[in-house]
Amino acid sequence: MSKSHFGLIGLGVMGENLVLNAERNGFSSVVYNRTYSKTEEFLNARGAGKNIQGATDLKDFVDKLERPRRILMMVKAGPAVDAVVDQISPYLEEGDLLIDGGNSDYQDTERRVQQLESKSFGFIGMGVSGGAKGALEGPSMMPGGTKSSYDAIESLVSKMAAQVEDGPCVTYIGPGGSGHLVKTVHNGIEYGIEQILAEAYDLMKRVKGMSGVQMADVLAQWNATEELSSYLVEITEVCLRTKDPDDGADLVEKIMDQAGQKGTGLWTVVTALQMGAPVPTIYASLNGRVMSSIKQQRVHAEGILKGPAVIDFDLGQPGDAMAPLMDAVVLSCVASYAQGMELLRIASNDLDYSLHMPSIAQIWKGGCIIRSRLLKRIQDAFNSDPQLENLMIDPWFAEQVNRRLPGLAKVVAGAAEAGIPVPCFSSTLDYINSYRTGRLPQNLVQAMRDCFGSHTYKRVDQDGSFHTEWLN
Ligand code: NBP
Repeated sequence: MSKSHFGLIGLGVMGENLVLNAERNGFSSVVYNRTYSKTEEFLNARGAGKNIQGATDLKDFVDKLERPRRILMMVKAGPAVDAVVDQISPYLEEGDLLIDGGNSDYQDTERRVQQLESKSFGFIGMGVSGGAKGALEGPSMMPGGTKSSYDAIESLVSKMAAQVEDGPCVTYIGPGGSGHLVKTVHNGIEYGIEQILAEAYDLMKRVKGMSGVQMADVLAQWNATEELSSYLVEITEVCLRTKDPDDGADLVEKIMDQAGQKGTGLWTVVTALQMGAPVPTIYASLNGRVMSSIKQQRVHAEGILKGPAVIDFDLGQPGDAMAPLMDAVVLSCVASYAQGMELLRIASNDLDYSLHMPSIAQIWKGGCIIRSRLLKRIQDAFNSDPQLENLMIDPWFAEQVNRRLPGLAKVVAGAAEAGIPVPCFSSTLDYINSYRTGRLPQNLVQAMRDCFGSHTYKRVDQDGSFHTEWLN
């Protein structure tokens, strides 16, 4: 058999679909999996009749690839990536290229790029978004590393990626771990939007007593708007409409209220805190998952801590897309994107990544989980001002904020009185109110810090650092 164009390591959900995608696009492939029986199963089922061959071990795998080799690893982030790199390195030759397509920590990728390039191999850290379906039909891909390494895979990834009106949903992101950083922040934004939609669902259900189908009808209206048309709104509508085949009840009501996480949301928040980028909506969504995980404690506390009874308040009319609730959802989604983009801008400066913000918005327009019509507006905003400090001050987004802020405030106030937690909505309201306040009360914080710890303070009316003997 002739040598293959492309190699894939790790036949999990993503790996299987990505190799079928590559093969469909004309790249003959070879696959390797730690447990060989999975390789056999794949070749006998979905891989049957395709230009895909299997390898029993890594030497066999490397031998079956044309040079320079292009190898995509789809294994769990962390030690599994290092294990595969260590196992395959003895068989690689100068110019061969490894791509880590998992959700790796960008700092690990920085280290691996240096480690592999010191041995004259190439290494690309590439975020891949789109789930199983996206991987098969065309994901959004965020590759980072040395530019010459990217050039060697450009023809492959631009064919595999989702295509939108202005090109494939893949571009060279930047050096080192930049591709994985962008994917991490993508996931942070995704956490935000998922929690926002869950909060909207909770209010419609508990305050208005709406059924799954009634809520799905509202989501369908939202999905028809420029502001909310998106993959996540679309699938939320599907989830709300789906019935349990056993008894015809809404299936979501049978699902345990504990959300899992694999690390990217946490890394987004930790990176943001380290770099001084405010991401309160994204943080609230992460914390929402953490709170959800302490189920036993919540159930115990439910009988002890008495909040107000759930009262009815104005969330709008179902026939009118629940207008104030839609305001809350739109602004919280805008805040998630704004916070993610601001984090990327700050990280780009700190890490010297030279991220091109319009291109990042462009490659998120198709294939990925946070794809939405709003991304076209985000792309336009950064095209007109590549140094835009915050999306919310772009004229189109500023108009949205100014028009929808009263609706968001009404929803947060109503939820507070009804005792229903809305962490993303309320964090967004505080975020916007803080961002549009020229003078915050941190002057008093500075006074306290100087009072107890002589930390000094700056004055608004004089230059220099000042200290006062407050307790004399
Ligand atoms: P899974 O975790 O389902 O599977 C990983 C595969 O890697 C398994 O088939 C496993 O083999 C293989 N593997 C090899 Br080869 N060497 C391994 C080692 N040393 N340790 C552990 N496993 C090894 O993968 P997945 O869900 O396709 O995800 C792969 C990566 O893509 C992850 O980083 C994930 O976060 C990321 N990602 C996933 C999605 C998604 O929707 N699932 C989306 C975007 C990104 P085995 O058969 O012997 O266990």
